[in-house]
Amino acid sequence: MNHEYETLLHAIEEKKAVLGVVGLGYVGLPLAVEMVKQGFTVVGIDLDSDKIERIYRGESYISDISDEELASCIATGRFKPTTDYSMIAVIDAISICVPTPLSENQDPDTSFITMVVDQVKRFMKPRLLITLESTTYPGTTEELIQAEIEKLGYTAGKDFFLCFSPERVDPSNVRYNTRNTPKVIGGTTEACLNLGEALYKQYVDNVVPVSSPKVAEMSKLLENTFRSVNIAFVNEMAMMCDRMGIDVWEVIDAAATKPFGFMPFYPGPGIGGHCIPLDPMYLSWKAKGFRFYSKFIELAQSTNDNMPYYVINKTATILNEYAKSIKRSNILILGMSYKPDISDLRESPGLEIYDLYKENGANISYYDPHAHSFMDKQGETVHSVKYDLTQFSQYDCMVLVTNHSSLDYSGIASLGVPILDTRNAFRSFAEPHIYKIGHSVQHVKEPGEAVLV
Ligand code: SAJ
Repeated sequence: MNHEYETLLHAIEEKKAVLGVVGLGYVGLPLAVEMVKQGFTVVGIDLDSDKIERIYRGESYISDISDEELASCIATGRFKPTTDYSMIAVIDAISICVPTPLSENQDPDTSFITMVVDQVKRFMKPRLLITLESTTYPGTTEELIQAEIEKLGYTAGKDFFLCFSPERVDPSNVRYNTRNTPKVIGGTTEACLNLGEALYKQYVDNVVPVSSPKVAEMSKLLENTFRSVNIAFVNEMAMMCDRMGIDVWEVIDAAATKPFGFMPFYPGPGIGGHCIPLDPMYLSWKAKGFRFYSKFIELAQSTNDNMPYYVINKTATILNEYAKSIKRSNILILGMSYKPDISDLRESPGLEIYDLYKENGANISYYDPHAHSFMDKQGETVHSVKYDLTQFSQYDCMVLVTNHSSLDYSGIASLGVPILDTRNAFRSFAEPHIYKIGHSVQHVKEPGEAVLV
């Protein structure tokens, strides 16, 4: 290995290397904090000056990082949050943790990565180690970073170094964090991989080297596409069981007793979050460039995207039991965030369900103890109603979309208001007014009602 390699390796091992993190969100801020904790000087770069000011004030905006943790990082004098990209000039190794959303027509939007690379090029210097962490399609690291930096006359593995290491942050996960979650990493060359491994081993317990950035990029997409496909399959099972009059939740619990060869997933009102709805689309988009059309990914996407419509149709079936229709009914959605006990509304199926009820003429409201407001499709701000069981008893129907642990399930069940439970959260209540997806609505014949023969 050459002088650049040896110098950087030594600086990393001696913790003299100045580290950089671009993007101080739910991935980048915990990463920067872990780096500071391990004794490194860390420059955190983010375009949002409000984030930078809050960090200096020790006000964390990431649930996994406490104010105290942030303040102690600042107190070391080794954490330097800034909006100034020129600080790249003093950085030896930089991790890029910026969003990779979908565009309007569901194609990958890598503009955030490209914008960072343009800034890196402005302040590029020999020996810089660049690691991309943002979830993206196989080939991104080579096409959007290596090719661009090499246009400046640099050679990967010789006078700069390049890796891909997918983020595996699971916000609000109390068991797994940046340090104890195994981290996959692939380098453009052997020297790149060695340096990337040496760096990440400083603050991650288990670093998993693979043979290339593409393998690392693809492994992340497999992880999350695996979830999307399995969630879609169990959603299809739910609709099948509904039609067949079988309780899918009981079926899953029974299957889950198998100690090998089975992994339970659970039906829901659709899928939300910043990963599962998006990551598979990055993979299917790239595969199409190779004339490979992933039927699993497209089918999973359409099955999961169909669930809000299934919820609306089931609501109509339930209201029909009370000689009511969705139109003009007062309906309350319980829980709006995309998964329990967080406020994150990104891609939440509850938002789609809210709009569908509104389009079908319902007087729709929602209650969520964490997600206090959102912007609906018409651009209006919608606020959560206050928690008030007396008020809740006035609704024609309630729909549980997100099973926050703080909800008073017993109090809500005791109101006698018909409930459509999309998470089996009311599993311990057998009252006839509690219905759930994945099980049929037991039609109660009324006196004199026509009997189908
Ligand atoms: N969902 C179901 N049924 C299931 C599991 C999830 O309907 O059986 C729904 C959830 O309600 C949610 C969506 O799917 O709306 C996504 O849920 P998720 O549990 O996958 O949570 P995420 O989106 O926070 O995914 C993250 C991912 N982490 C990273 O990408 C680093 C994912 O890889 C993790 O497996 C997941 O957290 C986790 O296990 O918590």
